[in-house]
Parts: sequence; C-alpha cells; structure tokens
Amino acid sequence: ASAPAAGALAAGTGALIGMPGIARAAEYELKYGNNLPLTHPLNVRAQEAADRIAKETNGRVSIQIFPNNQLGGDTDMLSQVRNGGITFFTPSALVIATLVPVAAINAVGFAFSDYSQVWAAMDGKLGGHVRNAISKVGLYAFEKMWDNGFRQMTSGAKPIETAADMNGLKIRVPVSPLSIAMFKALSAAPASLQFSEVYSSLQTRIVDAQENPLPIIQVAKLYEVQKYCALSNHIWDGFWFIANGRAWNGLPPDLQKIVAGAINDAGMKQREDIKALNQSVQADLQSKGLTFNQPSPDSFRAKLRDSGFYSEWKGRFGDEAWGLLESAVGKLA
Ligand code: X2X
Repeated sequence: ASAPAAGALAAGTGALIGMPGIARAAEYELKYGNNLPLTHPLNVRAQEAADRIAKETNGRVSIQIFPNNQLGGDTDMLSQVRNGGITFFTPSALVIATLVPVAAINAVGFAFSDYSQVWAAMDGKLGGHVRNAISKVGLYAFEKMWDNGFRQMTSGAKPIETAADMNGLKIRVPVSPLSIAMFKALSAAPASLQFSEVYSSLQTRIVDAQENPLPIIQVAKLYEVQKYCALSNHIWDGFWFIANGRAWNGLPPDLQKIVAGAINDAGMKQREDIKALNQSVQADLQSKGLTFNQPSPDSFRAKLRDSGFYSEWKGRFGDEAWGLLESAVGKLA
C-alpha cells in the first residue's frame, strides 16, 4: 500500500478504509453506542446501515458501533450523546423520557393493542410530536423508530396471573419514571436498574422479576435466571435512533441524506426482524425452561384505572400528546 496522505496521519486513530493501494481515514468518524448484545436485530441492522453508509459515502463517513453497554449504561450514553462524546445512541422511549418527558407517551400501560396501531401512531402525528420535543434538547431523532417490542413480565418464584400477583413483587424496570409509577400503581416494588445490571440482579435475587420483550429475554439469556413468563403486553416500547444535534448539523446535506436513508431503511428491516422473532422466540424460550402464561389484561387495567394512573399521566403528558395517543388507540380509561 502507498503511504497514507498527511491528513490520514494527522487523524491518527482513524479507521482505515480498505481500497487497493489506498489507505485513508474517514472524514467523519462517528461513534454509536447502545445497550443491547451484538446478536440483537438492532445491532445486526445497524451494522448493515454502517456498511452501506461507508460504501455510499465512498468512505467519507465511518460509523463504529459500541454495543452491549461498552460505553456505559443508558444514563451514561444519554449524557455522551448530548455532549458529543458519541454521535449516535438508541435509547428506549422509556429512557429518553428522563430528558424529554413526553417521549414516554407510547409506553402508557396497555395503550396499543397491535403493531398496526403502533406504527400508524409512531410514523404519524404522535411520533412527530415526540421528535419535535427531542429536537428541543439539542438532539436529532431519525424519522423511523426502531422496535423493542411489547414488554412481557418474567419472574423467578411464582407466575404472574393477575394484578394481585404484583403485590410487593420486587421487579426491575428501566431508568424510567413512567415504569416506576406504573408498577407502583400495580402495588409492586419496582427498582430502576440499568440494563447492564439486569442479569446479575436477578441471579443474586436483588430483584425477583423483570419485564422486557421476548427477543431481549432471549439475547440477554434472562431465561437462565427466571422461571416464568407472563405474556402481559403491558407496554409497547421502541428505540429512538438519535444523533447529537451539533454533529448532525455539521454533516453536509448530501452526507446527511445518505446516513438518514440508510438508518431509516435499516430501522424498517429491524421492525420486520422483531415481528418475525415474536413468532418464533417463545418456542425457543420454552425449550430453555421458561414456563409461559397469558394473563388477561383486565385486572391490570382496572387496577391502573382505579389507582388514578391514567388520569395522572394524562395530566403529565398534557392534552395535546394524550389526544394524539387516544386518536391512535381509542379512549383510555
Ligand atoms: O433496559 C431495558 O429493559 C431495555 C433493554 O428494554 C431498554 O432499553 C429499555
């Protein structure tokens, strides 16, 4: 290979783009951090997007992925994407809501009944409302939200059949005010922990239960430390693919177009991956020893309603956002 150009030497740590006889650093070296194992569709599709971006920009933009909380937990990564330490992050709606409260609106308990409602809302006015709120804190949210999934509850000591089984249950939830409020309203004892701590906190019995979509229960091997899974579908959760606003605005428009195109397309494929996994994962988890049940949502909904959960959160989110949610899912309690 011929000697790298002076610019590449100055860049020092730059990723070298492999081209016959040429080695040069990318002009824009962007870091993307997330909290999920490499095998999750979010990482598989993000890597495809990064490869496509490198190709379509002729190596001018290189995105390096740091999966699995390598750069710290969600709270750390949220600070890093705000201060520019990383350019991209995919927080769950629950987690970015610590900064942009209205972002948790999609996670209101038992709001969505299926994916057609979810994507109509999140690709439509409700998602637009949230993206606008995200832009006000100096972050850019790509148009297409990525799927986490409908959250299900797992437990170690006994199955969860009705809301009464939540009484006093020590359950791990993400760092999310909405999740804490919802599980308190169900008379459980929720604890906010970073995702990186979930496996060990279940293993050491700091908590007895947790709640996550099935694909996460699988890739994070939570079936090794849990016995029961209640298909509660209590929250629909997605990831906002966000960028540091200054870094995003610093990209020339032609590069922005390539990056956004690749990331949004990858997000659409990732949604399909999760949909397919939702069909297949249960059998796999069963074979690994998890016992499933399908509780009726009625007792949970009634308890949330009676404890004032819906009226409180309607007040917190405000009439506009709540109205957009209800126009997508129907009247809530
Ligand atoms: O931390 C979780 O439970 C996870 C992986 O679902 C989120 O990112 C909210």
